[in-house]
This record gives sequence, structure tokens and C-alpha cells, in this order.
Amino acid sequence: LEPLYQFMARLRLPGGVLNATQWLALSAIARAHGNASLRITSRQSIQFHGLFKGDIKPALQDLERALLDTISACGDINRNVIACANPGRSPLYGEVYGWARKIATHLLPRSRAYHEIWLDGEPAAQPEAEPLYGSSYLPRKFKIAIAIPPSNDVDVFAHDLGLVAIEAEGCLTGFNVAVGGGLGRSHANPATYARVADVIGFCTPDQVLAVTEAVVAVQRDHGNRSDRAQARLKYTIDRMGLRTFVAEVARRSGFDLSPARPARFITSGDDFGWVEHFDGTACLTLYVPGGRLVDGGQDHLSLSALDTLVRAHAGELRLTCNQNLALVGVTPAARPRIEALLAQHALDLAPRRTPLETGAMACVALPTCPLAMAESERYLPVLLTRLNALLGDYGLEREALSLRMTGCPNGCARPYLAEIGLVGKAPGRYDLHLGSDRAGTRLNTRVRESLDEDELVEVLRPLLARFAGERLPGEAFGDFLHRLDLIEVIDPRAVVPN
Ligand code: SRM
Ligand code: SF4
Repeated sequence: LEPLYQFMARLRLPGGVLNATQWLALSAIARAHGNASLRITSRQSIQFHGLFKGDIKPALQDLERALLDTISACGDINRNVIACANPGRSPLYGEVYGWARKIATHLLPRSRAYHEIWLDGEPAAQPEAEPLYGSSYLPRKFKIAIAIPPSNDVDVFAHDLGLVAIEAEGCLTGFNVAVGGGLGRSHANPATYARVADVIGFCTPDQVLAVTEAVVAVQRDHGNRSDRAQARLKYTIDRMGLRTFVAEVARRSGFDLSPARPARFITSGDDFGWVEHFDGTACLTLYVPGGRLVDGGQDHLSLSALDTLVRAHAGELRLTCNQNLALVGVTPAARPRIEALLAQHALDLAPRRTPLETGAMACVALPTCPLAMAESERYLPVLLTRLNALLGDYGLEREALSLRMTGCPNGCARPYLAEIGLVGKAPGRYDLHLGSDRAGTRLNTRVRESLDEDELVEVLRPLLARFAGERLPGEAFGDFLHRLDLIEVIDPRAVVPN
């Protein structure tokens, strides 16, 4: 079978916002053209899997009718701009979403090629000019995230450009600017590494497009175009030096950033269940195991049941960067009907799962990802059952430990920012990384290589036992490991810094 016979398509969806009609269109497209599943991604988007070649064009045309597209969701260009997805938490939510859209639009390619190729648009009459991207676009993918403290649900320091919304008296005063985050690495190439972004200053809202464009332009002109493994912005910054990079951004934008404002993150997870909004409506965040919606899957939410819920809601939806889904703007009058459907279709899984399960994330990996070295999405439920039992042995079953798994070191589920990160090495074998904080501000450390499931449990057991007995009140597992220097003593020969 020719290996590129079936494809994946990913939506461009700034801020992860959809309306009910769009959701139902996506669901219909997945059934008509894909493998009848929708996959919520770790960057607030939707992926279709199993699109055969002949289905791509009709699928993209159906998307267009729903006012959706896949432009620049992949490729060496600015990707989907992601933004805080917990609307109940802050009055800044609407404004920040507005900025995610403005930045996304500002950085869109001008080319009409997508329309010409997929939507039967008019062929371009003359060569198209790309003012920002030029003829050769960027050296590598480029990612932007906007966080609203204290929620770091977007993992703002994992992206090429992170913007941290700063509030004063309920108003958005601007953004702290962080540059050079990126998680992709390779087992075989020690010159690759995960990196958290550096905060370089503060800009006002009216400066943010200029700053964003300047950062992209410096990367366009200074990024490594001869070695893709060294092409992300994090390597450009480390090669140029942060100070030179910041000066170059200031030169291009025409102003200096002001000093960064205080900002504190406390969590990178989602608020499950109902959260009252300041405008009198409520938001319901549902736990979507593995981010996957499909009928008949034992470990998954049913796509058909969710369609029924979305039809009844008939309002806005928000995808989260933890691969979950929120119904936004539910009025008090609509709530009883939504609650009845939740109960009827058993859609509200969070109260019946442990915090370990609802906070865990896995990348897609096998069978669709061509880069996977090990299982991830399909294996995570199995592993979680085992780890739930392990936590139970020490009375830790209600502990919100963060665990993330990927099928290879590219880091698509951001495993290097989890308290327990598992990175696929070979079938059934994972590198173990330990020690991030729960706010997503500290990278973890690789402490063991190529563990199978039994070996993993064996390594974790004594650490969890000590955690249960010696932790300070409220102390998180990753912080505990650091405080007691347990990360270094697990097996010093195997500790390889990221
Ligand atoms: Fe990713 C490539 C899936 C978020 C780092 N990622 C891929 C591909 C397209 C494999 C490929 O190139 O053929 C995967 C498709 C699998 C499949 O079968 O669907 C894939 N990445 C995903 C998703 C769906 C994971 C998920 O389970 O949710 C996420 C889609 C996000 C979106 O909606 O745009 C996804 N990928 C990420 C993230 C997390 C993030 O951005 O917050 C990262 C780490 C952050 C970063 O970029 O540094 C990430 N993906 C990569 C890399 C390594 C990039 C690097 O700098 O080295 C690759 C490989 C590459 O680019 O060469 C990759
Ligand atoms: Fe594929 Fe690796 Fe990304 Fe997982 S982390 S989806 S295995 S590229």
C-alpha cells in the first residue's frame, strides 16, 4: 500500500473557538471523508485522520462552507495562535481571544493558492507577493500562545513567542513577551533540546502586532536554513545571544519593550465542570479522554452523543490546549437541558476519573503518526489504570499529578513540562523525565531511559512512597523531587540534562 494514501488534516482555529454549527459540520466531515473521529489537539485545534486522497478536496470544500480552513495549520509559517481557554476565570478572556484572532490574521500568508488548489478559486493572474514570508517562508514552524495568569493552560513558555496578558483593575494593559520556547528534540541528536521561553519585556496592546511581526522577521532572516534540526527560533536565539536578538527585535519594531510586569502562574490544567462566568452565563468544560471523539470506543467520548449536546447548546465551543472541550455562554435557562443530556449520555466523565487521568495528555502517535517510535494515545488509558493503582497504594489517588506521554521526542503533548514525562523510544519503551512544576514554567529532567511498564512502576514506587510520607502541605510531586534532590539520586549515570 502506498504509504501516503491517507492523510491527516488540521484546522486553523485561533483561540480554539467554534460555534455549534461548525462543530456539527466537522462531525459530518469526519464521517463523510475521514475515519469518523475528531481529534482535539494539544494546540486547540481539530485533526481529521484517515482522509483518502480523493476526500481531501471535498473535505476542505465542506470546511469552507462552515467558514473554516486549514491554512497555515502546518508548514514553515506561523501556526494556529492559541489562547487561554478558561473563560470563567478572567474578564480579559474576550479581549485576549480578539488578540489571538488579530495576530493570526496579521500573520496569515497572502497567497490565494489554497483557494486556487482546493476551492476551485481563480488562478492567480500574476506572481503573488508575500510581504512577510517572501518566497521561502520561515526556516521552520513558528508558534504563538497567549496566556492569562494565573492559568497557564496554553503552556506559554513552550512556544516560539509567548504573550502573557497583564491585567490592571479588570482591563488588559498589555503583554509580557517571552521568546524562544520549543520542545522538539531528537534521541539521536544531542544538539537538539527542549527550551522554555525567556521573558524579554512588556508591550502595550497597540504594540503587540509590531512586536510579533518583528520577532517573526528576525527568525525569518536569521534562522538556520541549512539544518532543519537547528532551525527553530530557540536555536536562533541561542546562537545570536538573547541580548542581540532583543536589540534586533527593537530595531525592527521601532521601540524598546518596557520591563516585564509581575505575573504568576499556578496551574496549566483545565477547570472541569461548571464555572460561573462574570456575565451570568456558565462554562462547562468536559474531559475528553485522549482528545478523541468517536463512537463505540471504550475509552473515548461518543461523537454522536456530543453532537446531541452541542445541538442543544447551540452556542460557542472552546477547545482547550489540554485536548478538552468547553461549552461557553450557557444561560441559566439552558442549563437544565444540558445537564439532562450529560446524565443521559454519561458525557461528564471528570467526576468519575482520578485527577491523574483528567490531567494527563498523550500525543496521537500510532497508528497515524509516521514519526512515532512507541504507542501514546492508545496506550495511555492502560498505563493510567496501572498508575492509579500505584497511587492508591500510597493514598495519593486524589493527587493531581501531571503526566504526559509522547510516542517520540518531538514533544507534541509537551511531556517535558509534566511532573512525569514519558517519551517513546521503542515499542513499549519510554524515557522517563521527572520534575516539572504544575504551572508549566520549569522543564523536567530525563532520569531513565527505555523503561518498560514494570520498570517504570518500579522507579516511581519509592518516589511516590516518599512523596506521600514526606511532602510539605500542598507540595506538588515535581517540587518535592527538587526539594529533596531526588531527581539526581535516582540514577546519576542516567541523568541527561535536556
Ligand atoms: Fe506535533 C510533528 C501531532 C503539537 C512538536 N506533530 C507532528 C506530526 C504532524 C507528525 C509529522 O510531522 O508527520 C504529528 C501528526 C500525528 C498524527 O497522526 O496526527 C503531530 N503535534 C501533533 C498534535 C496533534 C499532538 C496531539 O496529540 O495533540 C498537536 C497538534 C497541534 C496543533 O493543533 O497545531 C501537536 N507538536 C505539538 C507540540 C505542542 C505545542 O506546540 O504546544 C509540539 C512541541 C512544541 C514545539 O513545537 O516545540 C510539537 N510536532 C512537533 C515536532 C518537533 C518540532 C521541533 O521543533 O523539533 C514535529 C516534527 C517536525 O516538525 O519535524 C511534529
Ligand atoms: Fe508523532 Fe512524535 Fe508528535 Fe507523538 S510526539 S504525535 S509520535 S511526532
